[in-house]
Amino acid sequence: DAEKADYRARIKSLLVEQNAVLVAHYYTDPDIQALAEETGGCVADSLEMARFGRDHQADKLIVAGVRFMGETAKILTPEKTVLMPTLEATCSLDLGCPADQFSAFCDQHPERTVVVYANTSAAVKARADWVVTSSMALELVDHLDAQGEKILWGPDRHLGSYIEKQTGADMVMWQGACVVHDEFKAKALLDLKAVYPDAAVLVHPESPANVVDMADVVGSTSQLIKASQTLDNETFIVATDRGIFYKMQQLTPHKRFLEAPTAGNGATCRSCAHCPWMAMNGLQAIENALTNGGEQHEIHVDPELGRQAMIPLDRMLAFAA
Ligand code: CIZ
Ligand code: SF4
Repeated sequence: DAEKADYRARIKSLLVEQNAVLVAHYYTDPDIQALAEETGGCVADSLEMARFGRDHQADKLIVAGVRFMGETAKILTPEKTVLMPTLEATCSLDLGCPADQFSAFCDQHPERTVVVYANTSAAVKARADWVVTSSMALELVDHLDAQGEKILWGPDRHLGSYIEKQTGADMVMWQGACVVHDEFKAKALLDLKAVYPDAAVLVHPESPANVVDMADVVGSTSQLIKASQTLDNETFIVATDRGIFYKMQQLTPHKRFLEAPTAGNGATCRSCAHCPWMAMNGLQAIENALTNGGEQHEIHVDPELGRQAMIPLDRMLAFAA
């Protein structure tokens, strides 16, 4: 509508004036993803967002996603200004893994290699040997296991259990979960699958094990998008944040994408297939970040902590290259 068109136009000229670029996650609002594409920014998973932000020549990054994504961008390029539509956008995995407690857990297992998911604070990353995203976690743990290393994994227990099962690695796990993926229900998925027997089931491994067990493809957001293009099925049932439908539908407009069910037996869920923190990103907030910047929007990471956290992040980017 007209109001959105106004925001889009203003944001476009502000991006140019400030030599800024918009870096958006697949789970953000379709308006934001479309604007990132139109303006030469990127729409991606957290790994590709990190790489894009690091390599882009812009002075300023507007990171539309959740806090750890903005922090990662700042750690990788401390010389850039990193703004977010809102600094309130956190993640249940980050919230559920306070650095002091996680560090104490690591101290209890000094012989283990510490592998943490990107969905963590700078302080947790600084305590880790490796940072991973869901698109390369399995390969990295497989690689470490082959070298005889024992793993301490955090914070997502479902992703950790999935990797443990796939690789046979020796893992101890922090017990975190994603409020969005944790809500997918196997029983209701079975019922939906009965209605659409030809549908392929795509599942993000932050989902519970009994949902992952029903998947035709288990993978990160970018891997699930690829599967939606390469599989011949006309219909897909997708167990991840529904923000991903924008990209899937764009790539294969003739296919049908259905949300995996989040609440069996009429129970209510906290976050039905959409992350409440991703949902805080909007066009107005982006315009505000570009206009006002400063306290409300700028990401700061303690420089020493940033230098420590950069080590496992660089390892991640090099391993994934
Ligand atoms: O659930 C998330 O926050 C994901 C999938 C992040 C990512 O790796 O893109
Ligand atoms: Fe965190 Fe889950 Fe939201 Fe991703 S979808 S940012 S893992 S709460």
